[in-house]
Amino acid sequence: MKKIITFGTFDVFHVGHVNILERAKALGDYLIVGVSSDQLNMSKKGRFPIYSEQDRVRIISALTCVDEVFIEESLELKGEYISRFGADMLVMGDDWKAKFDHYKDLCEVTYLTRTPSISTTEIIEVVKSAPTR
Ligand code: C2G
Repeated sequence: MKKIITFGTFDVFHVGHVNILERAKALGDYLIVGVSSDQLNMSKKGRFPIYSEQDRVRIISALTCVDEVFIEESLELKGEYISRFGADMLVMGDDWKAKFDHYKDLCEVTYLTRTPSISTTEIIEVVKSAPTR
C-alpha cells in the first residue's frame, strides 16, 4: 500500500484545497494530511486562521479522499512526520516547489500545480470589501 502525506492550513476551505487532496490521493492508496496548528500559523504568518484548528481538522477528516489527519505543530518536523506515518511520498502544491527536496532521502517528493485564481487570502479580501446592506 502506497502512503501519501501532505500538509497545509486549509483555512476557509475551497476548491483548490479539494483539488490538491484528490490529486494527491490518486498518486497512492492512503492519504495522510497534516493540518497546520493555529499557533504555527501565528508564528509563520502573523495571524490566526479564520477557522480554528479543530474545525479545519473536522472538515479535512470528512473528505472521502482523506484517510488520516493530524495537527502539524512545526514546519521543521516534516521528516519526523514522514517517518512516523511511514509515508512513501510527500505531495505539496508548487508554491512550495524545491522547498522540500531534502526529504528525498526519506521518500518521494512531488509538487502539484496549484488551482489558478483562488486562494484563502483572496476570499478574505473579497468578503472584506463586499458592500454592506
Ligand atoms: N493549493 C492549491 N491551489 C490553490 C490554493 C492552495 O493547490 N489555489 C494547495 C497549496 O499548494 C497547498 C494546499 O493547497 O499544498 C494547502 O494550502 P494552504 O492552506 O495555503 O497551505 P499552506 O499554509 O501553504 O501550508 O507545511 C506547510 C504548511 O502547513 C503551510
